[in-house]
Amino acid sequence: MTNATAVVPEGVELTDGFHLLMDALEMNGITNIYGLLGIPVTEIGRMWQARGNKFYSFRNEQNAGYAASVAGYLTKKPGVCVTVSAPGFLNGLTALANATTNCFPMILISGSSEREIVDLQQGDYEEMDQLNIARPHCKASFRINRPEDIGVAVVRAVRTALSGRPGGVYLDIPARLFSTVMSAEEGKKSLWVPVDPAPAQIPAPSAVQRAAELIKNAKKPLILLGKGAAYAQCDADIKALVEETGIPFTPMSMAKGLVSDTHPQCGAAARSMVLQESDVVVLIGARLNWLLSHGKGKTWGNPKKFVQIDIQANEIDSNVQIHAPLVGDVQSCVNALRDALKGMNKPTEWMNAVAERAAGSRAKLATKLSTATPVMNYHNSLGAIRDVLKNYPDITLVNEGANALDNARMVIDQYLPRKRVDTGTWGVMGIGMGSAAAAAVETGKPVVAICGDSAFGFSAMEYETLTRYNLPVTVIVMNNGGIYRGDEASPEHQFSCMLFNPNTRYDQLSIALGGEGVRVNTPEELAKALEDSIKSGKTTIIDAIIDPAAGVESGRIGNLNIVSTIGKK
Ligand code: ADP
Ligand code: TZD
Ligand code: MG
Repeated sequence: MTNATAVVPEGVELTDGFHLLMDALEMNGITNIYGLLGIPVTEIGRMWQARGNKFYSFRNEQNAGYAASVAGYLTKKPGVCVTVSAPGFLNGLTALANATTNCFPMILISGSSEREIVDLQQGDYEEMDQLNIARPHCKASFRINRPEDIGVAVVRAVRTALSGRPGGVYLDIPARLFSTVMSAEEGKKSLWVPVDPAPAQIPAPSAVQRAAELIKNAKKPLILLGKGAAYAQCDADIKALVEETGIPFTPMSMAKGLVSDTHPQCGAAARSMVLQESDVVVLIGARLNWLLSHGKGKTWGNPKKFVQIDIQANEIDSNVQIHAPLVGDVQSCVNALRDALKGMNKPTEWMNAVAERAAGSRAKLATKLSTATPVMNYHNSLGAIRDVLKNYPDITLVNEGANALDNARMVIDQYLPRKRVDTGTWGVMGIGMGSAAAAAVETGKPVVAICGDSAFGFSAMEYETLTRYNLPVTVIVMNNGGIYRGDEASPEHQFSCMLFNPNTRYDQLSIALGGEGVRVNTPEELAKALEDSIKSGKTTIIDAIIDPAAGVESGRIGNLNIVSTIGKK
Protein backbone atom coordinates (compact mmCIF):
# COMPACT_ATOMS: atom_id res chain seq x y z
CA MET A 1 0.00 0.00 0.00
CA THR A 2 1.38 3.43 -0.84
CA ASN A 3 0.55 6.77 0.67
CA ALA A 4 -2.92 7.99 -0.13
CA THR A 5 -1.75 10.54 -2.68
CA ALA A 6 -4.02 9.09 -5.35
CA VAL A 7 -7.14 10.70 -3.88
CA VAL A 8 -5.70 14.21 -4.22
CA PRO A 9 -5.89 15.72 -7.74
CA GLU A 10 -2.57 16.79 -9.20
CA GLY A 11 -1.46 20.36 -8.58
CA VAL A 12 -3.26 20.61 -5.27
CA GLU A 13 -1.12 21.79 -2.34
CA LEU A 14 -0.49 18.91 0.06
CA THR A 15 -0.01 18.39 3.75
CA ASP A 16 0.71 15.17 5.63
CA GLY A 17 0.25 13.49 9.00
CA PHE A 18 3.39 15.04 10.51
CA HIS A 19 2.33 18.56 9.59
CA LEU A 20 -1.28 18.13 10.62
CA LEU A 21 -0.28 16.72 14.00
CA MET A 22 1.93 19.71 14.65
CA ASP A 23 -0.69 22.16 13.42
CA ALA A 24 -3.23 20.55 15.72
CA LEU A 25 -0.93 20.58 18.78
CA GLU A 26 -0.03 24.21 18.16
CA MET A 27 -3.69 25.17 17.80
CA ASN A 28 -4.30 23.55 21.17
CA GLY A 29 -1.70 25.77 22.79
CA ILE A 30 1.07 23.18 23.12
CA THR A 31 4.56 24.66 22.82
CA ASN A 32 6.73 22.18 24.71
CA ILE A 33 7.00 18.50 23.82
CA TYR A 34 8.92 16.02 25.98
CA GLY A 35 10.05 12.81 24.36
CA LEU A 36 12.59 10.45 22.92
CA LEU A 37 12.91 10.03 19.18
CA GLY A 38 13.53 7.22 16.72
CA ILE A 39 11.56 5.29 14.08
CA PRO A 40 8.87 6.38 13.21
CA VAL A 41 8.60 9.69 15.10
CA THR A 42 12.04 11.27 14.53
CA GLU A 43 10.74 13.91 12.17
CA ILE A 44 8.33 15.21 14.82
CA GLY A 45 11.23 16.52 16.89
CA ARG A 46 13.04 18.18 14.00
CA MET A 47 9.92 19.73 12.55
CA TRP A 48 8.65 20.90 15.96
CA GLN A 49 11.96 22.67 16.60
CA ALA A 50 12.03 24.13 13.09
CA ARG A 51 8.70 25.75 13.87
CA GLY A 52 10.30 27.55 16.81
CA ASN A 53 8.74 25.30 19.45
CA LYS A 54 10.66 23.41 22.11
CA PHE A 55 11.33 19.68 21.98
CA TYR A 56 12.96 18.34 25.15
CA SER A 57 14.78 15.18 24.28
CA PHE A 58 15.24 12.67 27.12
CA ARG A 59 17.35 9.55 27.70
CA ASN A 60 14.45 7.32 28.70
CA GLU A 61 10.77 7.76 27.83
CA GLN A 62 9.65 7.19 31.41
CA ASN A 63 11.38 10.39 32.47
CA ALA A 64 10.09 12.31 29.45
CA GLY A 65 6.63 11.11 30.46
CA TYR A 66 7.06 12.21 34.07
CA ALA A 67 8.18 15.59 32.74
CA ALA A 68 5.07 15.86 30.55
CA SER A 69 2.79 14.92 33.44
CA VAL A 70 4.35 17.52 35.72
CA ALA A 71 4.06 20.11 32.95
CA GLY A 72 0.36 19.21 32.86
CA TYR A 73 0.00 19.59 36.62
CA LEU A 74 1.78 22.94 36.71
CA THR A 75 0.13 24.54 33.69
CA LYS A 76 -3.38 23.03 33.60
CA LYS A 77 -2.74 22.17 29.94
CA PRO A 78 -2.02 18.59 28.90
CA GLY A 79 1.70 17.80 28.93
CA VAL A 80 2.69 16.01 25.74
CA CYS A 81 5.16 13.13 25.49
CA VAL A 82 6.23 11.52 22.20
CA THR A 83 7.76 8.04 21.97
CA VAL A 84 8.60 5.30 19.49
CA SER A 85 6.71 2.00 19.36
CA ALA A 86 6.61 -1.02 21.71
CA PRO A 87 9.48 -0.57 24.24
CA GLY A 88 9.47 3.22 23.99
CA PHE A 89 5.70 3.23 24.34
CA LEU A 90 5.88 0.92 27.37
CA ASN A 91 8.46 3.14 29.06
CA GLY A 92 6.19 6.11 28.47
CA LEU A 93 3.14 4.18 29.63
CA THR A 94 4.44 4.00 33.20
CA ALA A 95 4.37 7.78 33.31
CA LEU A 96 0.95 7.94 31.63
CA ALA A 97 -0.47 5.57 34.24
CA ASN A 98 1.17 7.59 36.99
CA ALA A 99 -0.28 10.81 35.56
CA THR A 100 -3.75 9.26 35.50
CA THR A 101 -3.38 8.03 39.08
CA ASN A 102 -2.35 11.52 40.18
CA CYS A 103 -5.06 13.28 38.11
CA PHE A 104 -2.51 15.15 35.97
CA PRO A 105 -3.49 15.91 32.36
CA MET A 106 -1.10 14.31 29.89
CA ILE A 107 -1.12 13.03 26.33
CA LEU A 108 1.21 10.21 25.30
CA ILE A 109 1.69 10.05 21.54
CA SER A 110 3.44 6.94 20.26
CA GLY A 111 4.22 5.79 16.79
CA SER A 112 3.07 2.23 16.18
CA SER A 113 3.60 -0.58 13.71
CA GLU A 114 1.35 -1.19 10.73
CA ARG A 115 -2.06 -2.54 11.63
CA GLU A 116 -2.20 -5.33 9.09
CA ILE A 117 1.05 -6.79 10.41
CA VAL A 118 0.34 -6.25 14.12
CA ASP A 119 -3.15 -7.67 13.85
CA LEU A 120 -1.89 -10.88 12.22
CA GLN A 121 1.03 -10.95 14.67
CA GLN A 122 3.47 -11.26 11.80
CA GLY A 123 6.39 -9.76 13.67
CA ASP A 124 6.79 -6.14 12.55
CA TYR A 125 9.61 -3.91 13.80
CA GLU A 126 8.68 -3.15 17.44
CA GLU A 127 5.31 -4.79 17.04
CA MET A 128 2.78 -4.37 19.82
CA ASP A 129 -0.95 -3.83 20.19
CA GLN A 130 -0.33 -0.52 21.96
CA LEU A 131 -3.87 0.82 21.73
CA ASN A 132 -5.33 -1.94 23.85
CA ILE A 133 -2.43 -2.16 26.26
CA ALA A 134 -2.76 1.54 27.06
CA ARG A 135 -6.52 1.46 27.54
CA PRO A 136 -6.78 0.33 31.20
CA HIS A 137 -4.02 2.70 32.28
CA CYS A 138 -5.48 6.02 31.20
CA LYS A 139 -8.74 7.90 30.64
CA ALA A 140 -8.91 7.11 26.92
CA SER A 141 -6.90 5.40 24.24
CA PHE A 142 -7.44 6.56 20.64
CA ARG A 143 -5.94 5.52 17.31
CA ILE A 144 -5.76 7.83 14.32
CA ASN A 145 -6.10 6.05 11.00
CA ARG A 146 -6.58 8.91 8.53
CA PRO A 147 -4.90 12.31 8.24
CA GLU A 148 -8.28 14.04 8.19
CA ASP A 149 -8.91 12.63 11.70
CA ILE A 150 -5.82 14.11 13.32
CA GLY A 151 -7.59 17.36 14.23
CA VAL A 152 -10.54 15.68 15.89
CA ALA A 153 -8.29 13.18 17.68
CA VAL A 154 -6.09 15.88 19.20
CA VAL A 155 -9.10 17.93 20.31
CA ARG A 156 -10.67 14.84 21.80
CA ALA A 157 -7.42 13.98 23.59
CA VAL A 158 -7.11 17.49 25.01
CA ARG A 159 -10.73 17.61 26.16
CA THR A 160 -10.53 14.15 27.70
CA ALA A 161 -7.29 14.92 29.54
CA LEU A 162 -8.57 18.22 30.96
CA SER A 163 -12.27 17.83 31.63
CA GLY A 164 -13.74 16.33 34.77
CA ARG A 165 -11.00 14.57 36.73
CA PRO A 166 -7.85 15.26 34.74
CA GLY A 167 -5.72 12.35 33.57
CA GLY A 168 -3.80 10.66 30.81
CA VAL A 169 -4.78 10.00 27.19
CA TYR A 170 -2.98 7.78 24.72
CA LEU A 171 -2.85 8.64 21.02
CA ASP A 172 -1.73 5.81 18.77
CA ILE A 173 -0.36 6.83 15.38
CA PRO A 174 0.56 4.02 12.96
CA ALA A 175 3.85 4.90 11.24
CA ARG A 176 2.42 5.22 7.77
CA LEU A 177 -0.04 7.91 8.79
CA PHE A 178 2.76 10.38 9.45
CA SER A 179 3.65 10.54 5.76
CA THR A 180 0.15 10.06 4.38
CA VAL A 181 -0.81 13.15 2.40
CA MET A 182 -4.05 15.02 1.81
CA SER A 183 -5.05 18.40 0.39
CA ALA A 184 -3.59 21.15 2.55
CA GLU A 185 -6.81 23.13 2.30
CA GLU A 186 -8.97 20.20 3.40
CA GLY A 187 -6.43 19.46 6.11
CA LYS A 188 -6.68 23.00 7.45
CA LYS A 189 -10.46 22.71 7.56
CA SER A 190 -10.18 19.55 9.65
CA LEU A 191 -8.58 21.36 12.59
CA TRP A 192 -10.28 23.36 15.32
CA VAL A 193 -9.73 24.77 18.78
CA PRO A 194 -11.97 23.20 21.44
CA VAL A 195 -14.32 25.66 23.13
CA ASP A 196 -14.00 25.53 26.93
CA PRO A 197 -12.23 22.14 27.22
CA ALA A 198 -12.34 22.14 31.05
CA PRO A 199 -15.77 23.58 31.75
CA ALA A 200 -16.71 24.83 35.20
CA GLN A 201 -18.92 22.36 37.02
CA ILE A 202 -21.26 24.17 39.37
CA PRO A 203 -22.41 22.35 42.52
CA ALA A 204 -26.13 22.07 43.19
CA PRO A 205 -27.40 24.82 45.55
CA SER A 206 -28.96 22.20 47.85
CA ALA A 207 -25.59 20.45 48.16
CA VAL A 208 -23.94 23.76 49.03
CA GLN A 209 -26.55 24.45 51.74
CA ARG A 210 -26.09 20.97 53.21
CA ALA A 211 -22.34 21.44 53.41
CA ALA A 212 -22.64 24.95 54.84
CA GLU A 213 -24.99 23.79 57.60
CA LEU A 214 -22.58 21.06 58.60
CA ILE A 215 -19.64 23.44 58.71
CA LYS A 216 -21.51 26.18 60.61
CA ASN A 217 -22.56 23.72 63.29
CA ALA A 218 -19.13 22.21 63.70
CA LYS A 219 -17.20 22.79 66.90
CA LYS A 220 -13.84 21.74 65.50
CA PRO A 221 -13.89 22.02 61.73
CA LEU A 222 -10.83 21.31 59.58
CA ILE A 223 -10.03 22.07 55.94
CA LEU A 224 -7.88 19.47 54.23
CA LEU A 225 -6.30 20.64 50.99
CA GLY A 226 -5.14 18.16 48.34
CA LYS A 227 -3.25 18.44 45.09
CA GLY A 228 -6.55 18.66 43.20
CA ALA A 229 -7.07 22.01 44.95
CA ALA A 230 -3.57 23.12 44.00
CA TYR A 231 -4.14 21.99 40.40
CA ALA A 232 -7.35 24.03 40.17
CA GLN A 233 -5.39 27.32 40.22
CA CYS A 234 -7.90 29.27 42.30
CA ASP A 235 -5.41 30.05 45.02
CA ALA A 236 -6.90 33.37 46.14
CA ASP A 237 -10.40 31.86 46.50
CA ILE A 238 -9.10 29.03 48.67
CA LYS A 239 -7.12 31.40 50.86
CA ALA A 240 -10.23 33.57 51.20
CA LEU A 241 -12.32 30.57 52.30
CA VAL A 242 -9.72 29.72 54.94
CA GLU A 243 -9.45 33.26 56.24
CA GLU A 244 -13.15 34.18 56.11
CA THR A 245 -14.14 31.08 58.06
CA GLY A 246 -11.15 30.99 60.44
CA ILE A 247 -11.01 27.21 60.06
CA PRO A 248 -7.59 25.59 60.54
CA PHE A 249 -6.26 23.82 57.46
CA THR A 250 -3.73 21.14 56.76
CA PRO A 251 -2.25 20.40 53.32
CA MET A 252 -1.47 17.09 51.66
CA SER A 253 2.14 17.09 50.46
CA MET A 254 1.70 18.67 47.03
CA ALA A 255 -0.85 21.15 48.39
CA LYS A 256 1.79 22.57 50.74
CA GLY A 257 2.11 26.28 50.04
CA LEU A 258 -1.33 26.58 48.43
CA VAL A 259 -1.92 28.57 51.58
CA SER A 260 1.52 29.20 53.12
CA ASP A 261 2.84 26.65 55.60
CA THR A 262 3.61 29.65 57.82
CA HIS A 263 0.02 30.95 57.77
CA PRO A 264 -1.35 31.29 61.33
CA GLN A 265 -4.18 28.87 60.53
CA CYS A 266 -1.86 26.14 59.19
CA GLY A 267 -2.30 23.04 61.30
CA ALA A 268 0.28 20.91 59.48
CA ALA A 269 2.55 20.79 62.52
CA ALA A 270 -0.43 19.65 64.61
CA ARG A 271 -1.52 17.07 62.04
CA SER A 272 -2.30 14.19 64.35
CA MET A 273 -4.25 16.49 66.65
CA VAL A 274 -6.38 18.04 63.92
CA LEU A 275 -7.11 14.70 62.25
CA GLN A 276 -8.08 13.11 65.54
CA GLU A 277 -9.99 15.88 67.26
CA SER A 278 -11.81 17.56 64.39
CA ASP A 279 -15.54 16.89 64.06
CA VAL A 280 -16.18 18.12 60.51
CA VAL A 281 -13.53 17.75 57.82
CA VAL A 282 -13.80 19.64 54.53
CA LEU A 283 -11.81 17.74 51.91
CA ILE A 284 -10.89 19.95 48.97
CA GLY A 285 -9.39 18.05 46.02
CA ALA A 286 -8.01 15.28 48.25
CA ARG A 287 -8.97 11.61 48.18
CA LEU A 288 -9.47 9.51 51.30
CA ASN A 289 -6.95 6.96 49.99
CA TRP A 290 -4.02 5.27 51.76
CA LEU A 291 -2.33 8.63 52.28
CA LEU A 292 -5.21 9.52 54.61
CA SER A 293 -5.60 6.04 56.12
CA HIS A 294 -8.82 5.66 54.10
CA GLY A 295 -10.61 8.04 56.48
CA LYS A 296 -10.72 5.50 59.28
CA GLY A 297 -8.79 3.96 62.14
CA LYS A 298 -6.81 5.55 64.89
CA THR A 299 -5.41 8.32 62.67
CA TRP A 300 -8.88 9.79 62.62
CA GLY A 301 -9.80 9.47 66.31
CA ASN A 302 -13.17 11.07 67.07
CA PRO A 303 -16.10 10.21 64.83
CA LYS A 304 -16.51 12.89 62.24
CA LYS A 305 -18.51 14.07 59.31
CA PHE A 306 -16.97 14.83 55.95
CA VAL A 307 -17.70 17.49 53.39
CA GLN A 308 -15.95 16.54 50.14
CA ILE A 309 -15.33 18.83 47.20
CA ASP A 310 -14.41 16.80 44.14
CA ILE A 311 -15.12 16.94 40.43
CA GLN A 312 -15.43 13.16 40.19
CA ALA A 313 -18.85 12.15 41.48
CA ASN A 314 -17.96 8.55 42.28
CA GLU A 315 -15.02 9.60 44.43
CA ILE A 316 -17.67 10.39 47.06
CA ASP A 317 -18.18 7.50 49.53
CA SER A 318 -15.10 5.73 48.15
CA ASN A 319 -13.97 4.75 51.64
CA VAL A 320 -16.29 6.14 54.32
CA GLN A 321 -19.61 7.92 54.33
CA ILE A 322 -19.47 11.48 53.04
CA HIS A 323 -22.21 13.48 54.75
CA ALA A 324 -22.06 16.48 52.46
CA PRO A 325 -20.73 15.80 48.96
CA LEU A 326 -20.01 18.86 46.84
CA VAL A 327 -19.52 17.62 43.33
CA GLY A 328 -18.08 20.27 41.06
CA ASP A 329 -14.87 22.05 40.26
CA VAL A 330 -12.91 23.36 43.22
CA GLN A 331 -13.25 27.00 42.31
CA SER A 332 -17.03 26.92 41.84
CA CYS A 333 -17.54 24.87 45.00
CA VAL A 334 -15.24 26.97 47.15
CA ASN A 335 -16.88 30.21 46.07
CA ALA A 336 -20.38 28.80 46.53
CA LEU A 337 -19.40 27.73 50.04
CA ARG A 338 -17.92 31.14 50.79
CA ASP A 339 -21.24 32.74 49.90
CA ALA A 340 -23.21 30.29 52.01
CA LEU A 341 -20.87 30.67 54.99
CA LYS A 342 -20.83 34.49 55.03
CA GLY A 343 -20.89 35.79 58.58
CA MET A 344 -20.28 32.39 60.16
CA ASN A 345 -18.81 32.41 63.65
CA LYS A 346 -15.13 31.62 63.56
CA PRO A 347 -14.09 28.63 65.71
CA THR A 348 -11.60 30.81 67.55
CA GLU A 349 -11.01 28.62 70.57
CA TRP A 350 -10.31 25.56 68.43
CA MET A 351 -8.14 27.58 66.11
CA ASN A 352 -6.08 28.86 69.03
CA ALA A 353 -5.65 25.36 70.42
CA VAL A 354 -4.41 24.15 67.03
CA ALA A 355 -2.06 27.12 66.66
CA GLU A 356 -0.64 26.49 70.10
CA ARG A 357 0.01 22.83 69.39
CA ALA A 358 1.52 23.66 66.00
CA ALA A 359 3.83 26.28 67.50
CA GLY A 360 4.93 23.75 70.13
CA SER A 361 5.85 21.10 67.60
CA ARG A 362 7.57 23.60 65.36
CA ALA A 363 9.71 24.71 68.29
CA LYS A 364 10.56 21.09 69.12
CA LEU A 365 11.45 20.42 65.51
CA ALA A 366 13.62 23.55 65.35
CA THR A 367 15.78 22.16 68.14
CA LYS A 368 16.30 18.90 66.25
CA LEU A 369 17.09 20.79 63.06
CA SER A 370 19.88 22.72 64.69
CA THR A 371 21.42 19.87 66.69
CA ALA A 372 24.85 18.97 65.33
CA THR A 373 25.83 15.31 64.90
CA PRO A 374 29.20 13.76 63.94
CA VAL A 375 27.77 12.75 60.55
CA MET A 376 24.80 14.66 59.10
CA ASN A 377 21.37 13.19 59.72
CA TYR A 378 18.08 13.98 57.97
CA HIS A 379 17.16 16.68 60.47
CA ASN A 380 20.25 18.86 60.48
CA SER A 381 20.88 18.48 56.74
CA LEU A 382 17.29 19.37 55.89
CA GLY A 383 17.33 22.15 58.47
CA ALA A 384 20.21 23.73 56.58
CA ILE A 385 18.36 23.36 53.28
CA ARG A 386 15.21 24.84 54.77
CA ASP A 387 17.04 27.93 55.99
CA VAL A 388 18.44 28.58 52.51
CA LEU A 389 15.13 27.93 50.73
CA LYS A 390 13.29 30.39 53.01
CA ASN A 391 14.83 33.14 50.92
CA TYR A 392 13.76 31.60 47.61
CA PRO A 393 10.01 31.00 47.96
CA ASP A 394 9.44 30.65 44.22
CA ILE A 395 11.84 27.76 43.74
CA THR A 396 10.11 24.50 42.90
CA LEU A 397 11.05 21.69 45.24
CA VAL A 398 11.12 18.19 43.75
CA ASN A 399 11.30 15.45 46.37
CA GLU A 400 11.66 11.66 46.26
CA GLY A 401 13.05 8.87 48.45
CA ALA A 402 11.79 7.37 51.70
CA ASN A 403 13.43 9.12 54.66
CA ALA A 404 14.64 11.77 52.22
CA LEU A 405 10.98 12.33 51.23
CA ASP A 406 9.20 12.08 54.55
CA ASN A 407 11.59 14.26 56.47
CA ALA A 408 11.86 16.90 53.76
CA ARG A 409 8.06 17.11 53.53
CA MET A 410 7.90 17.74 57.25
CA VAL A 411 10.87 20.09 57.57
CA ILE A 412 10.74 22.26 54.47
CA ASP A 413 8.05 24.92 54.39
CA GLN A 414 6.37 25.92 51.16
CA TYR A 415 5.17 29.46 50.78
CA LEU A 416 3.57 29.53 47.36
CA PRO A 417 1.15 27.25 45.47
CA ARG A 418 2.36 24.39 43.22
CA LYS A 419 6.00 24.70 44.31
CA ARG A 420 6.30 21.12 45.48
CA VAL A 421 6.34 18.08 43.21
CA ASP A 422 6.87 14.68 44.76
CA THR A 423 6.26 10.95 44.45
CA GLY A 424 2.50 11.52 44.49
CA THR A 425 -0.30 9.04 44.95
CA TRP A 426 1.77 5.96 44.13
CA GLY A 427 4.87 6.98 46.06
CA VAL A 428 6.84 6.27 42.92
CA MET A 429 10.63 6.53 42.84
CA GLY A 430 12.18 7.94 39.69
CA ILE A 431 10.09 11.06 39.18
CA GLY A 432 13.07 13.21 40.14
CA MET A 433 14.93 14.35 37.05
CA GLY A 434 11.90 14.39 34.73
CA SER A 435 9.93 16.47 37.21
CA ALA A 436 12.88 18.80 37.78
CA ALA A 437 13.26 19.34 34.04
CA ALA A 438 9.58 20.14 33.56
CA ALA A 439 9.44 22.42 36.59
CA ALA A 440 12.47 24.40 35.36
CA VAL A 441 11.12 24.60 31.80
CA GLU A 442 7.53 25.47 32.66
CA THR A 443 8.20 27.96 35.49
CA GLY A 444 11.40 29.50 34.12
CA LYS A 445 12.65 29.55 37.72
CA PRO A 446 15.25 27.55 39.66
CA VAL A 447 14.48 24.07 40.94
CA VAL A 448 15.90 22.13 43.87
CA ALA A 449 15.49 18.36 43.86
CA ILE A 450 16.02 16.52 47.15
CA CYS A 451 16.46 12.85 46.30
CA GLY A 452 17.32 9.75 48.26
CA ASP A 453 20.33 8.03 46.69
CA SER A 454 18.12 5.10 45.66
CA ALA A 455 15.43 7.37 44.25
CA PHE A 456 17.98 9.42 42.29
CA GLY A 457 19.36 6.28 40.67
CA PHE A 458 16.07 5.64 38.89
CA SER A 459 16.52 8.69 36.66
CA ALA A 460 20.18 9.64 37.21
CA MET A 461 21.20 9.52 33.54
CA GLU A 462 18.56 12.15 32.88
CA TYR A 463 20.85 14.53 34.73
CA GLU A 464 22.60 14.91 31.37
CA THR A 465 19.30 16.19 29.98
CA LEU A 466 19.34 18.89 32.65
CA THR A 467 22.92 19.95 31.87
CA ARG A 468 22.29 19.81 28.12
CA TYR A 469 19.44 22.28 28.36
CA ASN A 470 21.34 24.30 30.94
CA LEU A 471 18.49 24.10 33.41
CA PRO A 472 18.95 25.83 36.78
CA VAL A 473 18.45 22.67 38.82
CA THR A 474 20.29 21.76 42.02
CA VAL A 475 20.04 18.08 42.83
CA ILE A 476 20.79 17.23 46.45
CA VAL A 477 21.47 13.51 46.70
CA MET A 478 20.87 12.41 50.29
CA ASN A 479 23.67 9.86 50.23
CA ASN A 480 23.18 7.34 53.04
CA GLY A 481 24.47 4.47 50.92
CA GLY A 482 21.25 2.56 50.57
CA ILE A 483 17.52 2.10 50.50
CA TYR A 484 16.26 3.46 53.86
CA ARG A 485 19.62 2.90 55.58
CA GLY A 486 23.20 2.29 54.60
CA ASP A 487 24.35 0.17 57.50
CA GLU A 488 22.68 -3.16 56.95
CA ALA A 489 24.95 -6.15 57.50
CA SER A 490 25.60 -8.14 54.31
CA PRO A 491 25.19 -11.89 54.31
CA GLU A 492 28.38 -13.88 53.86
CA HIS A 493 29.90 -13.57 50.36
CA GLN A 494 27.13 -11.25 49.25
CA PHE A 495 26.35 -7.54 49.18
CA SER A 496 23.20 -6.60 51.10
CA CYS A 497 20.25 -6.14 48.76
CA MET A 498 19.52 -2.79 50.44
CA LEU A 499 22.96 -1.21 49.98
CA PHE A 500 24.86 0.66 47.25
CA ASN A 501 28.54 0.97 46.58
CA PRO A 502 29.74 3.23 49.41
CA ASN A 503 32.37 4.74 47.09
CA THR A 504 29.74 6.24 44.76
CA ARG A 505 30.53 9.89 43.98
CA TYR A 506 27.39 11.64 42.84
CA ASP A 507 29.28 14.94 42.69
CA GLN A 508 31.69 13.45 40.18
CA LEU A 509 28.83 12.00 38.17
CA SER A 510 27.66 15.57 37.71
CA ILE A 511 31.04 16.69 36.44
CA ALA A 512 31.17 13.72 34.08
CA LEU A 513 27.79 14.73 32.68
CA GLY A 514 28.72 18.36 32.14
CA GLY A 515 27.50 19.91 35.39
CA GLU A 516 28.92 21.20 38.65
CA GLY A 517 29.52 18.83 41.53
CA VAL A 518 30.29 19.23 45.20
CA ARG A 519 30.41 16.79 48.09
CA VAL A 520 29.38 18.07 51.53
CA ASN A 521 29.74 16.61 55.01
CA THR A 522 28.23 19.25 57.28
CA PRO A 523 25.07 21.37 57.36
CA GLU A 524 27.21 24.49 56.91
CA GLU A 525 28.87 23.09 53.79
CA LEU A 526 25.49 22.01 52.49
CA ALA A 527 23.93 25.44 53.03
CA LYS A 528 26.82 27.15 51.30
CA ALA A 529 26.84 24.74 48.36
CA LEU A 530 23.08 25.18 47.89
CA GLU A 531 23.23 28.95 48.09
CA ASP A 532 26.13 29.04 45.61
CA SER A 533 24.38 26.71 43.24
CA ILE A 534 21.10 28.64 43.25
CA LYS A 535 22.94 31.92 42.73
CA SER A 536 25.06 30.51 39.89
CA GLY A 537 22.05 29.08 38.07
CA LYS A 538 24.26 26.16 37.02
CA THR A 539 23.07 22.57 36.97
CA THR A 540 24.64 21.05 40.08
CA ILE A 541 24.70 17.89 42.14
CA ILE A 542 25.36 18.23 45.84
CA ASP A 543 26.44 14.84 47.19
CA ALA A 544 25.29 15.14 50.81
CA ILE A 545 26.81 12.51 53.08
CA ILE A 546 24.14 11.30 55.49
CA ASP A 547 24.71 8.98 58.44
CA PRO A 548 24.01 5.45 57.13
CA ALA A 549 22.31 4.71 60.45
CA ALA A 550 20.01 7.76 60.38
CA GLY A 551 17.09 6.39 58.36
CA VAL A 552 14.29 4.04 59.32
CA GLU A 553 12.96 1.21 57.19
CA SER A 554 10.23 2.45 54.81
CA GLY A 555 10.50 6.00 56.20
CA ARG A 556 7.24 7.09 57.79
CA ILE A 557 5.13 4.36 56.23
CA GLY A 558 6.78 1.52 58.11
CA ASN A 559 3.26 0.50 59.16
CA LEU A 560 2.66 -0.64 55.56
CA ASN A 561 5.87 -2.70 55.46
CA ILE A 562 5.44 -6.46 55.57
CA VAL A 563 7.96 -8.49 57.53
CA SER A 564 8.24 -12.17 58.25
CA THR A 565 8.24 -13.15 61.89
CA ILE A 566 9.11 -16.76 61.19
CA GLY A 567 12.58 -17.92 62.09
CA LYS A 568 13.70 -14.53 63.42
CA LYS A 569 15.62 -14.46 66.67
P1 ADP B 1 -3.78 14.34 47.48
O1 ADP B 1 -2.85 13.21 47.10
O2 ADP B 1 -3.11 15.66 47.54
O3 ADP B 1 -4.59 14.01 48.67
P2 ADP B 1 -5.48 13.33 45.41
O4 ADP B 1 -4.69 13.16 44.17
O5 ADP B 1 -5.73 12.13 46.22
O6 ADP B 1 -4.83 14.51 46.27
O7 ADP B 1 -6.90 13.96 45.07
C1 ADP B 1 -7.08 14.90 44.08
C2 ADP B 1 -8.57 14.98 43.82
O8 ADP B 1 -8.85 16.24 43.24
C3 ADP B 1 -9.09 13.91 42.86
O9 ADP B 1 -10.10 13.15 43.46
C4 ADP B 1 -9.61 14.72 41.67
O10 ADP B 1 -10.80 14.18 41.13
C5 ADP B 1 -9.85 16.07 42.27
N1 ADP B 1 -9.74 17.18 41.35
C6 ADP B 1 -8.75 17.43 40.47
N2 ADP B 1 -8.97 18.60 39.84
C7 ADP B 1 -10.11 19.10 40.34
C8 ADP B 1 -10.87 20.29 40.10
N3 ADP B 1 -10.45 21.21 39.23
N4 ADP B 1 -12.02 20.46 40.79
C9 ADP B 1 -12.44 19.52 41.68
N5 ADP B 1 -11.76 18.41 41.95
C10 ADP B 1 -10.61 18.19 41.30
N1 TZD C 1 10.27 1.18 42.82
C1 TZD C 1 9.47 2.23 42.54
C2 TZD C 1 9.24 2.64 41.12
N2 TZD C 1 8.87 2.94 43.51
C3 TZD C 1 9.06 2.57 44.80
N3 TZD C 1 8.43 3.28 45.71
C4 TZD C 1 9.92 1.50 45.14
C5 TZD C 1 10.50 0.83 44.10
C6 TZD C 1 10.19 1.06 46.58
N4 TZD C 1 10.89 2.11 47.31
C7 TZD C 1 10.23 2.96 48.17
O1 TZD C 1 9.03 2.94 48.43
S1 TZD C 1 11.32 4.11 48.82
C8 TZD C 1 12.63 3.46 47.97
C9 TZD C 1 12.24 2.37 47.21
C10 TZD C 1 13.18 1.61 46.36
C11 TZD C 1 14.00 4.06 48.07
C12 TZD C 1 14.37 4.61 49.42
O2 TZD C 1 15.74 4.87 49.49
P1 TZD C 1 16.31 6.30 49.18
O3 TZD C 1 15.82 7.16 50.43
O4 TZD C 1 17.78 6.20 49.16
O5 TZD C 1 15.70 6.88 47.98
P2 TZD C 1 16.32 7.06 51.94
O6 TZD C 1 16.62 8.47 52.33
O7 TZD C 1 17.56 6.21 51.99
O8 TZD C 1 15.23 6.49 52.78
MG1 MG D 1 19.14 6.27 50.68
